[in-house]
Amino acid sequence: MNTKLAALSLFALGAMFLGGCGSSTTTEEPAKTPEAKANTTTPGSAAGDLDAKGLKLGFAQVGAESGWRTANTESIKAEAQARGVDLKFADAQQKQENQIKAIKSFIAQGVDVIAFSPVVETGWEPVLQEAKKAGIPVIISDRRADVPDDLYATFIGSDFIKEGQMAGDWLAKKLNNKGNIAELTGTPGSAPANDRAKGFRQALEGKADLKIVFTQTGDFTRAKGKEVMEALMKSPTGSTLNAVFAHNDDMALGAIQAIEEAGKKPGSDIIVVSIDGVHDAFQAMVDGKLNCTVECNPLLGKAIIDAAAKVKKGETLPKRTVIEDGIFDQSVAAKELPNRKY
Ligand code: GZL
Repeated sequence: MNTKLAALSLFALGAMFLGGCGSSTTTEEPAKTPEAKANTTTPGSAAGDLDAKGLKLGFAQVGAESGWRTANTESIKAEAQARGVDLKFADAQQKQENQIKAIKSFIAQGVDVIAFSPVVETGWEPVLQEAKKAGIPVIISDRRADVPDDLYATFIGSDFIKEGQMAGDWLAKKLNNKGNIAELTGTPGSAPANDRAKGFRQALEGKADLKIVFTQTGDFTRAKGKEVMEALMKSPTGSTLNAVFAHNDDMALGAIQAIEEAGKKPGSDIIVVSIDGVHDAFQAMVDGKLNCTVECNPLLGKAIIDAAAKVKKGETLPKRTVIEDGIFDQSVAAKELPNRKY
């Protein structure tokens, strides 16, 4: 499906942004690229609001596992409220069976459009076939689902492989291509975990002295990230670490706590790089405890409601809308912090 997807018309949502969504300096040298832009945009049509008043939208959300997810949920609810959308919202508590139940319930309620962020990549075909049979279009948001193209109208989300590559490239440079890295991975089977791991390893290819010496899931939560890192710091491997790569900021922030409690300095004894770009990550960079975060814009409310309004009118949408992501390190964190929108 991915190759087919690649063949389909891709367009960077950045073209619809009112401004950059955070393209930024990525090095500590004077920036060659334009100054970091505040993340003041939310992806979505620049052509004003499409009429979505009265649209019945069912949204099956992953859960409330991270700062990113909270911001994503708030963005969807705020946009729906502002545009008079009749939003039926379900929080699946990171369980696929709950998301499937919610989608079935939206079908039974006869909503106009269904949108969801698939907690994992597989297992969606049967319920999306039911939505298709009921004539209800489906929008996939944030995470990819591994389903045939005829089962959804469009997929709006970031390029997670690129995010992993950006994190890997930055870390390789920071470590001068030499060091032992611990990886805290996201939810097993989820597109962000699969792709960020893939992109990160692509960035490290050919750099034999950069070694991933530990990898374990922290399920995208701060608590689990801390727990995994606590155990690692007590192990022989823990004393060999030069860096931690966390698939999201929440696990990185948990790991930072564990590193401190083990008597080491996160951000200097052990370099920490993660993905999302949430407010707390910027604060941790200002505090010198996090070194770099790759942005993954969660403010998808406008893009989702625009897409739902168009698909309800019978418009055909591009199969894939890619969200542009920036990267921020300590050299820009203090300047950026006041501008953060999530
Ligand atoms: C990424 C999103 C991921 C975030 C995590 O688009 O699906 O899920 O990186 C969140 O913080 O839990």
